[in-house]
Formats: sequence, C-alpha cells, structure tokens
Amino acid sequence: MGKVVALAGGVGAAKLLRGLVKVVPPKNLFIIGNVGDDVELYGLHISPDLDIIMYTLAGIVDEDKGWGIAGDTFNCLEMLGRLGFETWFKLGDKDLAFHITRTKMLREGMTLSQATAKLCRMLGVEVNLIPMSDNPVRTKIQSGNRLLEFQEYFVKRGTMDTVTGVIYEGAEKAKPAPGVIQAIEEAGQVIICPSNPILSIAPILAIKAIKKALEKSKAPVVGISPIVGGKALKGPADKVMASMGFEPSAYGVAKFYGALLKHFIIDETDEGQKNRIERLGIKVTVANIVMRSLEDSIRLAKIVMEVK
Ligand code: FO1
Repeated sequence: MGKVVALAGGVGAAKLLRGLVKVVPPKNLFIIGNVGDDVELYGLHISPDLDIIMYTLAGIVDEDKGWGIAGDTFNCLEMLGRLGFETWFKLGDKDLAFHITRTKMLREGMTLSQATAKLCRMLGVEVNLIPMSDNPVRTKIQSGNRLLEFQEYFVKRGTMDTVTGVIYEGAEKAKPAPGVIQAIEEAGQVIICPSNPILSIAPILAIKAIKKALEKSKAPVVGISPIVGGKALKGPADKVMASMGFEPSAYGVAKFYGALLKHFIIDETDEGQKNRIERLGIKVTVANIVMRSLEDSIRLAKIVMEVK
C-alpha cells in the first residue's frame, strides 16, 4: 500500500485517524497537522491539534472532551490561579508534562517536527505526525474591528464572537515542514479530515507550497464533511462558514475546497445535496459519517480508503 496523507485539525480529524490506523499500516500514514492554533502559555509551547491526535492515537485522550488526557488532574493549574495567572485554558497536570518536554526540546534547538516525532515515539505512536510547518503560523480571528488570538476566540471567549475574517499570520513566509511535500508527491491517497475548513484546514492550505503540491498530486483528494444536516459535528464550523459568507452545509464545504477535491463523502442526512455537489465536478459518496465509536471510525476509514 502506498503513502496515505491526511490533512488534519483536532478532534474531528482524530476520530477518523483512530480508525485509519486500523486500516492503513501506521508507517504509511502521514498526518499533516494544523499548528495555527498553537499558543504559548506560562512560557510553554502548546500545540493543541498535534496533541489531540497524538493522545488519541496513543489511547490516552479524554474521550468525553476529545482533548486533554483521560483522568488528568488540575493541581498545577489551580495553584497557578492562586499565584495570579489566568487559567481559562484547561491544562491538566499530565498534559503539562508534554508541554514542558516539548518546550525543552525546542529550547535545545529541535524543530517542532523533530520534537513531535520524538514525543510520538515516546508514546509508541507509529504514524508520521508532521506539523504543517516548523515556522510559526498563527490563526487570528477578526470580529468587526477586533483581532483575537485563536485560543482567545475559541476557548477564552467560547466562540461567542462573529467571525468576519481570518488571518493565517506567518503563512506567507512559512515553509512546509520536512517530509510534507515528499509525502504528498508520493501519496496514493490524500484525505481532508472532517475538520473545520476555515479554522483547521485552511491554515495548512495557506502555506503555498502545500496547496501547490496538492493541486499537482495525482492521488485522489478525498474530503469528509464536518457538517451534517447544516450543523457542525463539533465546534463552530457551521457558524464560522455562515458568517464568512459560505453556505453552512456539506455543499458549502465542498464548494470551499472546490477544485482541490476529487471526491467528497457526505452523510446520509445530506443525500439531497449529492447532485449539487456533483455539479461542482466532485464525485460524492453518501454514508453514515457520524463517528460515535471506534467501530464507526474504522467503518468510515474503510470507505475513505475505497473511494477513488
Ligand atoms: N478546548 C477547550 O474548549 N477548552 C480548553 O480549556 C481546552 C484546553 C486544551 C488543553 C490542551 C489541548 O491540547 C487542547 C485544549 N483544548 C481546549 C482544545 C483545543 O484548544 C481546541 O479544540 C483546538 O485548538 C481546536 O482544534
């Protein structure tokens, strides 16, 4: 089996990836992770989307939340609060151990991709999890005349602000991390995970060399809708699409990706949108795409690997 490349955000992507590793040999799987959500807190470098994927594939994720580590405690954060720090980003004690380790690796001169590969090895995660870039790219949210840091918008303010614009700061100059372009060039299948198109996948595509490599790729690019029945499966994808002028639907997501997509997988609920999407020149598979269990993830992963 050839290389399989997956463009991935956080929780939605991780659910598909936990199934994909049961269908594709992990060494053949190249996950290109969004780092637009990265944040520095207490002097520590935090890469939420990479961690969500790493913890999920290592089997230690908090399944209820989809992020963080199962059974974690928050003693350090509680004490930081008493010492006068802001504590709206819920970093558990075990989670903090990873941020401390990553930050130490970066301070010692490792790149983010080297640090990520090492952390994955330490956890026995065998896939190739590669940050989209080793250069900083930061997603900023415009809401009217305010400009918010991503996690300020997402976690601190609970996505309450209307998104009127998104800036992928640093993307112009950022280079793809080592291995990203080669993986795309050698891929037999490219997957766009069911992540937020504007907040999780677009930061990856904002790196021009990645977008160009995908456009040139001979491998079929297969997307999975993160929106079912007009509602995001998780997070604010529906309201962000709407406020940014895109139809908040499977069709709207297909149109957003446009010519990049060869094939799009939509939910049975949205079967009525099949013809409209096909008129965009994109093939459509209709399936049950809601992943509630590992079995659901494996079933969807098999469908993704079968479409051409
Ligand atoms: N998401 C939240 O909604 N609230 C949190 O307090 C929070 C903390 C957090 C800590 C570590 C981590 O790796 C992820 C965390 N997330 C939290 C999730 C994360 O910020 C978002 O889901 C992504 O950035 C969007 O994909």
